[in-house]
Amino acid sequence: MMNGRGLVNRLAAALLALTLLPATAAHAEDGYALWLRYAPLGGDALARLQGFAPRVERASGTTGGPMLAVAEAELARGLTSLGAPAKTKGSIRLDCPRAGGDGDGSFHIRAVDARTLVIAGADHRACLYGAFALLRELSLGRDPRAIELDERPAMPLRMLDHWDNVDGSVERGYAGRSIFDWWRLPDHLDRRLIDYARANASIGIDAVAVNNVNAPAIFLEPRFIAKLRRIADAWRPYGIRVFLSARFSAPRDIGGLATADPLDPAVRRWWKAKADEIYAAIPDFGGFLVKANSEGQPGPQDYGRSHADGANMLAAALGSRGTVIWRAFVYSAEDASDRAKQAYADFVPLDGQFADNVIVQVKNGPIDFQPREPFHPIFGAMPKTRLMFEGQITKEYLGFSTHLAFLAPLWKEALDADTGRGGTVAGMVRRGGMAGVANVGSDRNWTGGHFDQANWYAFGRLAWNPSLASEAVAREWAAQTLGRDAGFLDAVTAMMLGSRQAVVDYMTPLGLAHQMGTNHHYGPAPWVCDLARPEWNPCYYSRADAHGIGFDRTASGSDALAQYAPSVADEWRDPKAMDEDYLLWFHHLPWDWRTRSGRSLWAELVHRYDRGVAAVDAMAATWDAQRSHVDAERFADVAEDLKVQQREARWWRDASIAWWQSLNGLPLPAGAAPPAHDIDHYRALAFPEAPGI
Ligand code: BDP
Repeated sequence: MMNGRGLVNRLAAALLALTLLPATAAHAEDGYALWLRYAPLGGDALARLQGFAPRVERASGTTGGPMLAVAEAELARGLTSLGAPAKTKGSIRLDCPRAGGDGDGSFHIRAVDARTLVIAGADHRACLYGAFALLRELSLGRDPRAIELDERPAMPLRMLDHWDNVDGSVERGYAGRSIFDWWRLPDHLDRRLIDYARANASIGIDAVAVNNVNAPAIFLEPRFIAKLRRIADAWRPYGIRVFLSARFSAPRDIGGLATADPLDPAVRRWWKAKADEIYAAIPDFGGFLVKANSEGQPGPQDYGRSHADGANMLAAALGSRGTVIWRAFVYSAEDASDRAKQAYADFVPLDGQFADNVIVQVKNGPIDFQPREPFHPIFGAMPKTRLMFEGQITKEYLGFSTHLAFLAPLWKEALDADTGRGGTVAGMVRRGGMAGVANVGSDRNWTGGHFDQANWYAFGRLAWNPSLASEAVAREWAAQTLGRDAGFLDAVTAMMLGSRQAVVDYMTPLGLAHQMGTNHHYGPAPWVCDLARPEWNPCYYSRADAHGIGFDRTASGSDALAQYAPSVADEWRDPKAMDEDYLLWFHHLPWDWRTRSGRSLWAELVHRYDRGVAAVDAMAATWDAQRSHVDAERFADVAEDLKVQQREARWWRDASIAWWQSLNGLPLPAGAAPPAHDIDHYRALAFPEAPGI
């Protein structure tokens, strides 16, 4: 017997299926559906789902609400799409008594009898996350009645930071224009923003900063608060709180004050009134994200105050209602010391001074989202401060959205690192969170490249549970997004797992960093050495000359090594014994220095460039063999991108080798192909249309 609610569920599912049909037909497989395709199951998995044949019901004591409705609609949509029959036998029971989503979203899923699977947790957020988790398991072909999950998020804030501008451009965005149409808001809310929230909820993202950290104060104007309110209202049922990047000088820029000094009473009053105004419109506003005294942005140091003075002033304005996320990405024009040391030097002395509702957001490495960096030494060094890990999902430094590079291994390298100060990096952010610079735009497939979706997905999954293995994340993404064939998944997962190392090898092997073109950051430019600030130049990082290459960060050089715990510094102190992936990050060595392979440093460098190029060729061949497993549209898109990547990997390799050779005058190691062009050719290339600036 079907109760009234069961009938409603089935009708809703049928309606949903109908409304989805035309869209599905028109946009066969263009990537818009992301990992939420719920492609029909087949074989045993389908038989098991049909045998279970669940309807969705509420436990007594669980009442409805907007967030629960999202969970219910998702289950209806997913089950239907996966192939669950209309005539139901079993049930999925939602047992989440408290309405709203104030809890942390912990949930468990288990069978209570042969016909009933329960998703349970404290409040509606638990059922929201539980619903998506259950559908993921089903999509992966698991036996519904054997599913048992007990999950809690590893950290409170799992956040995406948009570097989106008022005019619709996106700083370092490679997936088209911004998804936020500020001009038409608040009257018109693009449907896409709902789909965006849904995708984020499916991986546990619970916060989004909507605007660029290089923020104009305009976002704090009343008319923008009204726009933000429309977004916040739309995202609330998906468990997402909005944050705003706030310009520190706003009291001067738009407040009519003569100063933005954080200790000035009028400034403090201005921010408090601004916060009150925002909370009146958006009662669950997340708070402010602030880039201060960094790359020309205003900040408390303009008034002789510290980062803590600035952050705490904003924290007082928000009070218990919200959080200030204060970025530690700082380096100063006046500071002649190693750029890699500056954030630590500025922030570590402030440990213990930040208010409870301040989180300091630290990039994964000490310079700037490079293909490989050691973990940031601030992790572990500020035990009294809530810290957040900032990763870059958009691939500013890893080939934009064209190169295939799966970033879970990059983030895991930092998250899993033992700080030597009582835990891993992941452990150090458990009271804060993880923020990823979003790679989402208005491209039909959201992220520019289809495989870039995997980085968005992986970031969310790792923020929920940083101990997940990269391989597991790659595989579950590919199975949901592309296809379930086991051989296909083996091949694609292996390709994804090796892809980031390939980029490291053809761009910046052996611990090199920051060798990209000026401003646009597209392609190689190791020769650049004439920019106004020393640390903007690639030559500052390579320190290459006729005799050797690499940045000495040991005691004989900048001694950045001393910022790490002794046990960690010991790992990297001896170039003979260390992991050579970080070799030239920490050491300046002569070209004829012997690496562990027995090759000279020069020969090893060339070997690694070649290894990177070969890895991309292998990726292209792997993909080419998958034609029968992927729809024609996405297959062709990826194949085209891989061709570009093959060409650009060679470009990186050739231009870099040509440049180093012009310095060291050494012949190429035996068997290595000469660069396709001479160095002047590479130096003359210009890219005025490169996106993302
Ligand atoms: C750099 C980007 C720049 C950002 C900056 C930041 O090139 O566009 O504004 O990071 O994180 O890597 O603030």
